[in-house]
Amino acid sequence: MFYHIFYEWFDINIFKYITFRGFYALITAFFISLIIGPRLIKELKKFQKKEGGYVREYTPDAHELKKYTPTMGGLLIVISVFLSSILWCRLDNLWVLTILITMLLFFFIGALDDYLKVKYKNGLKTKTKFILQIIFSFFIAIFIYLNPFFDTYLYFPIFKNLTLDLGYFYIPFIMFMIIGTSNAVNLTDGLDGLAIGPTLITVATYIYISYIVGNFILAKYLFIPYVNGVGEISVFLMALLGAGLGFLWFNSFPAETFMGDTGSLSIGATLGTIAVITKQEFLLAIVGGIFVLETLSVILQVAYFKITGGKRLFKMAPIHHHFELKGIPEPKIVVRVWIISIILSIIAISTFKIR
Ligand code: 57M
Repeated sequence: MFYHIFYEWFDINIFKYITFRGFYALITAFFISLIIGPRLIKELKKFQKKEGGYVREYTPDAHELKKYTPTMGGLLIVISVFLSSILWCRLDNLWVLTILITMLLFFFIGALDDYLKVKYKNGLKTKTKFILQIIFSFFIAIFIYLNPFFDTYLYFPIFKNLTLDLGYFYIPFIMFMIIGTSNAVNLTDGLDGLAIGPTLITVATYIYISYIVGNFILAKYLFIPYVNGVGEISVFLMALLGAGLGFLWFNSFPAETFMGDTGSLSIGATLGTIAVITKQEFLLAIVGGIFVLETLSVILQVAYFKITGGKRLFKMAPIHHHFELKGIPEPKIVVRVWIISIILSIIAISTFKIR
């Protein structure tokens, strides 16, 4: 909004710049979440206490203590991101609109699920949740596909001349990216700060990526595909970084709130969509390697259990529970995951130079 008011109407040049608006989008979102956080958490706590608390069965013992920690803290992230983005992003940018719609749609699934879980002890049925994810991601995929600046070529890291034209198959591929990432972030979200840490690192990495991909000169220089208008996504991502830092303020150990599916599904879907829009889908598997590993640990655990007729590969999956049951303190597991995530981000960024 500020772009349209201050630059387009009053010709104040500084509001033209993505970098300037990005920095203030971050600061705005951060302070919004710090300001509304305590009140929101209080309300969520009241609601959850009234309904008797929520903790899944068979959780490692330490988690019983978390029974009254309010979930749906993702609301804090979504509200802060939306307010800040509306203020600082260009609202005539189709990519920004796509991302805001994605976040909102998956927020709806997650919030409904969390609400039902707290209120009636049972969330949405897995099948219903999946059908909603398919319908919404299909809608988003079509929206992206029809964007005049979107091409159907798949680009690979490192190999600068390797491309694959997916044509219409790009639509199911986008759906896979959105649904896969939202569920992977959801699976990861099982310890204080565990999901938001790698999320922040992934977001920071994609700020850099979207800025380059949206800049004709830089993209050409690095031999990566240029996508018109994508630079504006970095302003949105700065807002998400600020909101995520604000959320971490409350979610750091011992957490005062969990993001819930409200946060994990909306953030995951947003990250998946951004990887598609920036034409850097494979990099997401590297930067977001933690989400991939957590998901893989579940797949391997289930497969191993079936093949061996009841034996377990890990003490418990997703893998963070395995480390917990081995006696490693929760904050240590979480901080180590952040460290791995930072290293993965560096590896991902390095592929821009190796090509
Ligand atoms: C979300 N939710 C957390 C919180 C958070 C197929 C199977 C692997 C599915 C998987 C599953 O259901 N995953 C989805 C996991 C839960 O957190 C809530 O959920 C939101 C995210 N959706 O925001 O609202 C609990 O996690 C803890 N937590 C924190 N701090 C945080 O910041 O401590 C969360 C956020 C919270 C809190 O205790 O209540 C969760 O873990 O339930 N299932 C599993 O993850 C289960 N694994 C399992 O059954 N493994 C089997 C097989 C099927 C692979 C095996 O190993 O043999 C585990 N989850 C639980 N108990 N609760 C294992 C046992």
